[in-house]
Amino acid sequence: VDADASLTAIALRYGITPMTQMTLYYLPGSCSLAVHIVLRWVGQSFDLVRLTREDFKRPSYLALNPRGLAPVLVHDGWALTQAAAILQYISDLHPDHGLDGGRNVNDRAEVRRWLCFLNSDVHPAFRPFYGSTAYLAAPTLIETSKNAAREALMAMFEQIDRHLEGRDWLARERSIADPYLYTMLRWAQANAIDLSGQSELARFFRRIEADPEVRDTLSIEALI
Ligand SMILES: N[C@@H](CCC(=O)N[C@@H](CS)C(=O)NCC(=O)O)C(=O)O
Repeated sequence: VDADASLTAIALRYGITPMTQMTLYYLPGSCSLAVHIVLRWVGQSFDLVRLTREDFKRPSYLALNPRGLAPVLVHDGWALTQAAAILQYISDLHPDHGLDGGRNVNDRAEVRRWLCFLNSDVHPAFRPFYGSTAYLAAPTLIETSKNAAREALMAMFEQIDRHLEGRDWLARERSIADPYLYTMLRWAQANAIDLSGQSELARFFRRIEADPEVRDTLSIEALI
């Protein structure tokens, strides 16, 4: 799909709610990357709209997500926000893939545990790198806030690294939590968070990057 030329991208610019079957509004490399990967894993057909920061301010986009953030998934005219909810929704539409832990209650809880950890603890800890402490105004204070974020993130990644010992994925099988972890690891690399001693995370990163659907997703988002 040529995302920028798609009908839904044109609809967004003219303030029309698109009625295509399923559309993912994404910002390349952001948390929407996890959603994009899972859509490909389950073989869902979908349209893509690549967002710019200008799009976030458009009334037509704010009608889809009043927070003016990515991702949004529109399905038959219904707009769903929040990456974790979207991941769960896609998995619910494709239960045969078992990407939310399948039928076992404990397996399902494990997937939720890691998804919640990534979405509510790890993801927000990156905010200083994306401007949340700009109000401090002084560059040295902003840098201090980034260093504090680095320390907090390193501790969380160490916890995940220990958990991955003897495992291939966060939960018992591959799940919707794994591409979220992959996305957070990309952010760690981009923001000089030193994970060099964390060999389980490195192994996980290599495994997921070897996945052909992940490579396709990266190439469509122009990240490789
Ligand atoms: N809680 C929301 C957070 C969404 C969010 O923070 N989106 C970021 C990308 S990961 C965004 O759109 N940022 C706007 C920007 O970078 O300008 C979710 O999980 O979906």
